[in-house]
Amino acid sequence: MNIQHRSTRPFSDQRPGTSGLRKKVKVFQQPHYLENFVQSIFDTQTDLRGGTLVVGGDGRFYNREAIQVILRMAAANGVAKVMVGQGGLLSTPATSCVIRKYHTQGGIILSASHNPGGPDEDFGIKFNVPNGGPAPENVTEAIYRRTREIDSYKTLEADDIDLDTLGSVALGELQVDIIDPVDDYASLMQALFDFDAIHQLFNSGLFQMKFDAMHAITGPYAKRILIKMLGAEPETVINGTPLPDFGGGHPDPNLTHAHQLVELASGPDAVDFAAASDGDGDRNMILGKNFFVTPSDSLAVLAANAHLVPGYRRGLAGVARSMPTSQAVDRVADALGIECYETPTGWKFFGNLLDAGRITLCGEESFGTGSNHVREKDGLWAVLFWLNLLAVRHQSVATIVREHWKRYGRNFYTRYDYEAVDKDAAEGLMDHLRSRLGDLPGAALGHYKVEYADDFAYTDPVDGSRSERQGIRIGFEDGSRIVYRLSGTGTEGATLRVYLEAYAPDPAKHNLETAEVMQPLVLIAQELAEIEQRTGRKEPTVIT
Ligand code: VG1
Ligand code: CO
Repeated sequence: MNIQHRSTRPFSDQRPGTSGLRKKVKVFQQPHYLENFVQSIFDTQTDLRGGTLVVGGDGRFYNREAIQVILRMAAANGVAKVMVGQGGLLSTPATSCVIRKYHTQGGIILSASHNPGGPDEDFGIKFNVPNGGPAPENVTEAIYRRTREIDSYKTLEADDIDLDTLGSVALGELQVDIIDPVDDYASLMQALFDFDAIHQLFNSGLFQMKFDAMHAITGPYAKRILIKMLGAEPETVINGTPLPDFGGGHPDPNLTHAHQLVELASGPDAVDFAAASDGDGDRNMILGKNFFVTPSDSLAVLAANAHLVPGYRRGLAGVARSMPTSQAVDRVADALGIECYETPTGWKFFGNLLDAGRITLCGEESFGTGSNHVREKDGLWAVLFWLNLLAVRHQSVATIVREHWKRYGRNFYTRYDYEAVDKDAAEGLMDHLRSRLGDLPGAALGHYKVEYADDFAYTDPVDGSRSERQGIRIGFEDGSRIVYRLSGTGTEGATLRVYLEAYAPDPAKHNLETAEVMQPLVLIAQELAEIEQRTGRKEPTVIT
């Protein structure tokens, strides 16, 4: 088998976003496009030569083809061993788990997460570093710089290998291990949670659950862990077979896209507990009987109850949330006397804090929750955490959350997304907001008085690295906030995200409808940013 040096030319659009490089499949299918990015990883991550790499994806269209390309290039670039999930499948958190467990030199994850899949939809690629987490900005920048100057890549002339049979095969000098994608992850979960208590809960006959895998990666994980190991009924897992186009849907676990699950958790016959995960298995949505838990509240509840779970019995070192995530967890940290860090959006910003032992739990408003057990957010982990709490507290999801609000106050929360808006219009809107930051403090907007207004910047407390322009924050005197950001994961135009939070300490207000409570803030947010004038959008595309 022969190593080939193929000449190529740089593409100008390979700067990774919030979570790797995401583009339409058609973009990835251009000659040399994937190869250029992969070679840029090998050129900059020199420990991979002679080292071990983990490779897997969420099973979406082009997953298998991309893996074959990566394997041939790994062989030509002197990687000693690649561990691939059987069928090319590995969830994002499971990839992180495998990288850490086997002390590999990193991993490549093929996914566009919650974005739809199929020949006309999205694909993505992301490099994770040896701690198991998404590459920090200095690494993604180095890879990006390399993509701008690349003139050749190395590959092996070889046939495709069989990705479906467990075991070890050789590809030139490279050893390819096809591993079970679920085993290592399932053992880790067993080490963290009280599986006996959860098993009893399922066995009690008094508890009904549905898990929606949305035809994405978590199907095999949920079937193994919930049904086989924990004894849940086989019907518990719905949409449990990964499909290349996710059955035509958005594998995005929110009230809009997981409507089938929402129906199962609504009405008089609702199940007690329902949950969903996204394309690559790192997100989660938690529902009780006729009850939606906002991701920000979920993080706060997990933090407040962590001592009830075996893996966190010794308490939390600290917690962190992304800037737009509600401040609910801040109040828990205060009560526990631990630090709460506010980081820019994207899981890569939690990595240093986790590695340094400064935090144990962290989360994002975008349906992401996780801990120091891996270096990615972890959908099924959050579901098992909730199951463990339900099993030991013997209370419903709604009761647990309501009791939480009673103690800490309620942070009403909503996010408005304006998808695929004109890029220049979106950037103009952000610039306009930036230009107004100086006049806002002290101003009255409706009933709200502005306490501070800034463009969020973050200095990593561990390595001192600085990240600027991470979103406009407007904080009001009563603790409410409006946040504006442009998405870094979209593949079409720009997506404007508007995050709104209203704090209600008074229990008399806890039963109000979110939409009603948020309405005044929505109007202020729309007006302040001139959303309709600048984008032509009266209404958002998605409200979560
Ligand atoms: C979105 C979310 C962010 C999350 C990121 C990756 O990014 O807002 O919180 O970390 O997706 O999640 P953006 O830049 O579009 O707002 V995943 O499940 O796609 O890895
Ligand atoms: Co995801």
